[in-house]
Amino acid sequence: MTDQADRAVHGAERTEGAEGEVGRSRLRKEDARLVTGQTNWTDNISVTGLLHLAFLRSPMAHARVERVDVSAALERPGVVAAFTGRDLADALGSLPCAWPVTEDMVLPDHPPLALDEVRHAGDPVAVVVARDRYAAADALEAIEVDYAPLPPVLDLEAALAEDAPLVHADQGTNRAYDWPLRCGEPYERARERADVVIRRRYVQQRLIPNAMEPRAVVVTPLAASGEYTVYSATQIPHILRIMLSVVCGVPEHKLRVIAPDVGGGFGSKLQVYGEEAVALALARRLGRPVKWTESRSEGYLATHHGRGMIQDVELAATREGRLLGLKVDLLADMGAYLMLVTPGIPVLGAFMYPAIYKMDSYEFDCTGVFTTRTPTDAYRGAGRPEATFAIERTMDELAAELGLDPVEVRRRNWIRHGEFPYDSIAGLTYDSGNYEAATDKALALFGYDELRAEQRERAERGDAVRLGIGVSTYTEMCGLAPSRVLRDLRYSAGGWEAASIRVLPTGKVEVVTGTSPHGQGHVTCWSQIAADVIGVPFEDVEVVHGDTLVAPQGMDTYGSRSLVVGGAAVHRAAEKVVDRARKVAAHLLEASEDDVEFKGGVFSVKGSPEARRTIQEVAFETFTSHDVPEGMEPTLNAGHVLDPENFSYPHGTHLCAVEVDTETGQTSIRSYVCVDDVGRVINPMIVEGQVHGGLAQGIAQALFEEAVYDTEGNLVSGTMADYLVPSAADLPEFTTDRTETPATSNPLGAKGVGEAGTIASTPAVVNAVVDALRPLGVTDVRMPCTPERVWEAVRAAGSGR
Ligand code: MCN
Repeated sequence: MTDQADRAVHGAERTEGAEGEVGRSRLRKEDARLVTGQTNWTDNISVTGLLHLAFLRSPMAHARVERVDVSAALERPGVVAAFTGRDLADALGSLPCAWPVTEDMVLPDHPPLALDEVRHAGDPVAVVVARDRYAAADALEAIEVDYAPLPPVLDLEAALAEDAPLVHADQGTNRAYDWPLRCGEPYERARERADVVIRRRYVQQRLIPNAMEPRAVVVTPLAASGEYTVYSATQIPHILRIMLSVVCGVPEHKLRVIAPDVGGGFGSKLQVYGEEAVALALARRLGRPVKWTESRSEGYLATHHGRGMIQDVELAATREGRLLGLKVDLLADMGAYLMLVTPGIPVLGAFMYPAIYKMDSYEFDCTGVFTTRTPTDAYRGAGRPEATFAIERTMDELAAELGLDPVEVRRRNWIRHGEFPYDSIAGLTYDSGNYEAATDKALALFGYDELRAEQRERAERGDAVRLGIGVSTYTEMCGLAPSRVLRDLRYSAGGWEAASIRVLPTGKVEVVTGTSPHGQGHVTCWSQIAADVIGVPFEDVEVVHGDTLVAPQGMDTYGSRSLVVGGAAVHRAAEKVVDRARKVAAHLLEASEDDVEFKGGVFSVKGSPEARRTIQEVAFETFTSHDVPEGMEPTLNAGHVLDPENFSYPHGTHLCAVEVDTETGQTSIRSYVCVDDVGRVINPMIVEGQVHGGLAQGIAQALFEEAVYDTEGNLVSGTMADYLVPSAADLPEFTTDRTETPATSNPLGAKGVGEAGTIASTPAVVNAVVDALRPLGVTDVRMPCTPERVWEAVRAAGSGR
C-alpha cells in the first residue's frame, strides 16, 4: 500500500470502543447543503432550450366544455405551442388509481387535461408552452373556452340521493364504493347489553397541504434514443416512473425519474399528477426540455387535498365504563377523481378506530363519494388521524356521561403491557406497547392533578376564561409494509424496501436506498445505521437516493415507513457486508471464520489480538489483490430487500391545556405535553423534529385550517392569506418526552414517527376545548375551533339551543 493509499484507507479509522452512532443526536448531514442554498430544487434546474408550461384551469366547479380555442394564445409573444385535452388525447392515458379497494369500485376516467367536462375549480383544460414562465402565464388569457355550467356536487349526503346531479354522468352514481368491516360479535348485541350508548357526528374538514416547496417538474428528452429524464418534486420517484410509463406510453427503461432535494410533501407529493404526465408528453412531442412549477394559489386548487369526512360514531359501554362495541359510519369525500391512493385512505383508518382499547364488537362502514371539489388523497396520517380523533373524542364523551375522569376511562379499557403481542378487534397484531408507562410519564410532566385543581377553582370562581384539559392516548399503524396484507387490501404495490451497500476500495461506504426523503433526514439516519454495523465512521458513509438510475429499486417514502422498512433494509444489507468481510478477513488472517471476532470496525483472531485487519483494509485488499476465499466474488458489496411481517405501532399520550375565553371565543394553548413511544430511536433530535412538525399540523387542524368552498363550489380559502397555516408564534412550547418499548417486527426495534404527532394532537386539543366549556353545557365544537365557532357553541349552549 502506498502512503497515499494508506491515508485514504486509514484516514478516518473509527476509534475502537467508541460509542455507537444509533441513539445519538447527530446534526443532519444534509442540512449544510440545504440551508446554504448549495442544492438543486427542481425549479432551479435549467437546461439549454428549456420551454415553460402554464395550465389554463377551470374557473367553475362543474361544467361541460363546449369549445376550447388556443389559436389566439399562439399569437402571443414567446409562445411556442398550445394544446387542448383533445390535442393530447392520443399521447396521454387516464391518470392512475392504484388502490381499487373493492372489486366493483367505480373508477372514472381521469384525463390529465379535461376533455368534455370539468369537475372541480382548477381542473386543467389547456396548456401553453412558451419561452419563459411569464409569457406562458400571460398567454393563458388569450385561450377561449365555452363552458356550459352543470350543477356542483358539494354535500356528501345529498350527493348520494337518487336524483342528485352526477359528477361522472357515465358512471350513473356518485357512490365510488362501499367498504365494510365486521369484527367480533354483531354490534346490535353489544348495544343491547350496554348501559350507555354515546352517539356523535364529527366532521373532518378538508385540509390543504402546504409543503415549503411547491410542486415542480422538468423533463429533458434525448430524442435520438427516445429517453427522458423527469425531475420532479415528488415523494415517489420509483412509483412515478412506472405510472408515467403507463400513462404516457414511454417504455419504463427509457424513463429516468429523479427527485432532487424535495422541500416537503406531507403526502401531497405521493401522487402521479396530470402536470407531470403532460410535461412528459410535451417533451416527447416537441423534442424540447420543458418545465412547470406551480404557483401557490394554483397548488391550492390542483394539488390534492386531505381529510374531508363525516363520521357517525356510536360507542356502547357498561356503567363502569367498560367498552362493549363500536360502530362507525363514514362518508369520505373523494373529490372529483380517484387519485393514486384516494379510496384507500378511509380503509387505512378503518383498522385504527378501536385504537388501544379492548372491546367485543366493532363495525365499520365507509362510502366513498364523488364531489365537484379538488380530489382528496393522503395527507399526514391519512385515515389514522380521523380514526384517532373519533375514538378519542368519544372516549371523553363517555367519561363525561359516566362522571369519570377521562384518563381513568381509558385506563379501564386499554391493552396492558403484559398482554402484548395483542390481536386487536380490528384484526391487527400489535407487537409491543406500554400505554401505562407513557401515560404515567405524561401525567407527571403535565402536572395533571394540579391543573385539574386549578380548573375546578376557576370554574367555581366563574372565571370568563376557562381552563380545559384534553387527553389523547393513541396508537397508529404505520411503516407501510407487509406486502401480503397490502395485497389482501387490494393495494397494487408492494410494501417492501430495498437497500444496497457499496464498500469502496478505500473503505468508504455508499448506501443506496429506495426511500425518497423530502425533509425527514434519511441521509443522517441511514449513515448512523450503516456506520454502526459496518464499523466505519459516520462521516465515511454517503447515502444515495431519489434517482431511479442510481437507486433502481424502491418503494419510496410515505406512511412513516422509511425507517422501519428502508432503514431496516440498510441494517440487513450492512450485516451482509460484514459477513462477506469476515470471510475475507479470516482468509487473510489464515484463521477459521468462527475464530474471527468483529468489533468497532476491526476483525481480530480470538486469542491473538495482534492478528487484525480493519474493515477498510479488508476492502482495499479485496479490491487490489482479489485475494478472497475460493469461489467468493471479489467484492464486499451487498443488498437486501426487506418485507416485514407486520406494521409498526408507535403509541403515546398527549395532554393539552387550553385557556378559552368564553366572551370572545379565543382559544390559546397554555401547555402541551407528549410522551411518544417510537421504539428504539436512531436519532433523538430528528425524532423530536418530526414530533414538533407533526404537532403543528395536528393543532392546525384543531384550531386553524379549513378549505372552505362557497355554494357554487369555488374554493374561497384559496390563498395563504385566507387559509390559516399556523406560524411558530401561534404554537406553544412543546414538552416532548419518550418511553421506549422496542418493536419486535424489525431488526432495529424501531417504530415510525413521521405522522405520530399529527395523529395524536388534534383530539387532544379539541378535547381540551370541549372540556373547558363542558360546565357551560357545550358537548362539541366543530373543527377548526375558531373563535367564532367557540363563541357560537357557548351562546347556543347558554340559550339551550
Ligand atoms: N426516526 C428515528 N427513530 C425512530 C423513528 C424515526 O430516528 N424510532 C427517524 C427516521 O430515521 C427518519 C425520520 O425519523 O429520519 C422519520 O422516519 P419515519 O417515521 O420512518 O417516516 P418517513 O421517513 O417514512 O417519512 C414519512 C413521514 C410522513 S408519512 C409524512 S406525511 C411526513 C413526515 O414523514 N412528511 C414530512 N415528516 C416530514 N418531515 C418533513 N420535513 N417534511 C415532510 O413532508
